[in-house]
Amino acid sequence: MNNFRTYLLIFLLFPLSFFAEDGSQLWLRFPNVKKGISADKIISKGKNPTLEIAKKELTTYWQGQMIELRTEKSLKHLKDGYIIKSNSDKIIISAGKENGLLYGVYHILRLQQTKSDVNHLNITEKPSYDVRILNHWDNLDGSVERGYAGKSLWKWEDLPNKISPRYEEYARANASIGINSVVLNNVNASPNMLRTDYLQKVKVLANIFRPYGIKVYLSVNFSSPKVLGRLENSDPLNKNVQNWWKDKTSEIYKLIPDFGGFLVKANSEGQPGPQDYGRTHADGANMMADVLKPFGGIVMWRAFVYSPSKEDRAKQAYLEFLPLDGKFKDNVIVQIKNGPIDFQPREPFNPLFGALKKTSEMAEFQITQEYLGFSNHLVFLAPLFKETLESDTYADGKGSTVAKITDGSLRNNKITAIAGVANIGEDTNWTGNIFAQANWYAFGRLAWNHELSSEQIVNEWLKMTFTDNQKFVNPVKEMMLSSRETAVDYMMPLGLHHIFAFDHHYGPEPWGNIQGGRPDWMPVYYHKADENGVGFDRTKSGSNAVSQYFSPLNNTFGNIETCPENLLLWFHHVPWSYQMKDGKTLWEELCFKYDSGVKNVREYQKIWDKMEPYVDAERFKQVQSKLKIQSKDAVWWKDACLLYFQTFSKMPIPYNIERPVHELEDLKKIKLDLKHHN
Ligand code: BDP
Repeated sequence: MNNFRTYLLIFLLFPLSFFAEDGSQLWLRFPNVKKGISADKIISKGKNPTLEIAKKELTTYWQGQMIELRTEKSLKHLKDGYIIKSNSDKIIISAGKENGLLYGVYHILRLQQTKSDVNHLNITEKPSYDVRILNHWDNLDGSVERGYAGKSLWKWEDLPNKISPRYEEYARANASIGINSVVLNNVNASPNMLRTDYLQKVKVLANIFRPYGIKVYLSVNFSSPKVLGRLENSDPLNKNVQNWWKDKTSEIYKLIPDFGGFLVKANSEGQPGPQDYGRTHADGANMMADVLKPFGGIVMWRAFVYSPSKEDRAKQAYLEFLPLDGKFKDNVIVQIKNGPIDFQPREPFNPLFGALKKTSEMAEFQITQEYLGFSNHLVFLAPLFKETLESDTYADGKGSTVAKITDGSLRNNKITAIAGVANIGEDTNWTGNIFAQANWYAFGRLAWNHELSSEQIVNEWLKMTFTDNQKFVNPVKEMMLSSRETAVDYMMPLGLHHIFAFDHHYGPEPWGNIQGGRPDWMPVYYHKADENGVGFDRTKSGSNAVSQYFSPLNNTFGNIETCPENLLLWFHHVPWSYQMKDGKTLWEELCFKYDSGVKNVREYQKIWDKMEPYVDAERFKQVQSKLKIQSKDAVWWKDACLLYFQTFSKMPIPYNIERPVHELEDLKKIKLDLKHHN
């Protein structure tokens, strides 16, 4: 009895510590809601699993007026969109189909949760992209390539019989931000993914996701006919191969009638592809497009191709795909990474955007932080995503932003889509770092509406995930909004890129140059530091990658005077004593950038520590300790890069910035034992 009293007392005094906050609820937290409206306050017709979910969300969480949910044929043009209108006694959500109603319900719940006005609503929403898709790089053995949140969410061994409750929670989280498609497996795909027993498992997931408006897609290995079907080869022009794909596709659609289609990484980083048989990417993509067509499926064919050659890696995808423009079937969409190299902290936009005039193009972003400190660093990615989407390609004249090229507003694209490489794993908090949840959220919100500002997204996410207290929201918002630039500063400022440690990509290794290794995987290939200066000359006198951009960008980037300074070393080899716009030399500027990156992270630690009163103890501590790692890493980056580059510049580190605390030789010895699965 005594014990019981003590527990009761502790419980009353410290309620927070009893309701431990482990981050598992993501942004879907409705802390003050005891119960939603009663079922008789929801007017709707018909029965449909999606509608049932929408109603359940309302009866559990919605505390406002009576609601009517209506599907109307005349709203089909809104696609997954919806209209929300208030009148005196109720709110009417109408949409062309049930998915739209569910999205509308999440919209009003978000308004309630962020304490926005829910009284005079008159909202019309139509998504920017038809296919808003997460790419999971999950392997069948449960590992996740470039995953930093534990093992895969998909328990292939348990499926199809044992079903984790997280499958549905995952679907719900996606639906709440408008994500409507997922690729379940790694682009470095195992042929086994298409085995009948695995397809049975995929079917179970597809059935769970369907009511949440989510379609399943699969990455496929181009050699599947040979490896799995034991055919003589996988040549796309071989009739047997074509028939194999035809049969496989019919098998899939029998199990999953709304299957989305295939994602293909071919002839890239050792993956098989049509070129193994002297065929082109178009031959390969079209073969698959033909078999998917009768079922309404699509092929997302990746443009991430490069091979060790004399040609600048940044130019290769463009060189390979441009001659194929116009040759792809209309249910093929070319999936292009945001930049021409590989998800670096900052890259110029990929010059393929806009260049393929007769082909549907989609952008691929990386939500998982392969090149941004894994799940240890707080880096909010909406500003990065938006930087690419808002870049003007000038392809169809001024205003041809990547967003407009890909969303169908400039061109009559047959398919519009946007992909994000997921950062989700089996960790309780889904993403390894509470703040990395914001990147999943931001990707979904921008895929729905790429015109949302980073600030709007942060506001929503913070209020939903933590609290709407302005004393919390304002400082943390500033921290998040500046965090991407901060990471660029302490890792790779001024257009530096790919100077990461080999293979796992965590931490700096600007000296990296393994004898006999692939040169295009070595940092020295990318920064080209020498006594004269640093940076990759991609102007006419160098690799001439600038020529792949439309006018006037080819000149803007190509001229050292007009090239934006944040991309200077991407396009130019710049003398150490070159004078920057603020009067500093390049060397000094580099030093100041690294230093300011470090200082900002220190500032974030202070900001966060002050937030203790507004956050539950568990999440507070988690974030606090992640920031400690980030802070140490930032110093490590700064010291490694400055001490190494100093061996070329031979100039002193300006005396008013923090002195290095490491020896270069010690830093060179660091070899982290981080596994990279592929
Ligand atoms: C790189 C990753 C590698 C992926 C590859 C890809 O290092 O693990 O397989 O991209 O996108 O960023 O195919």
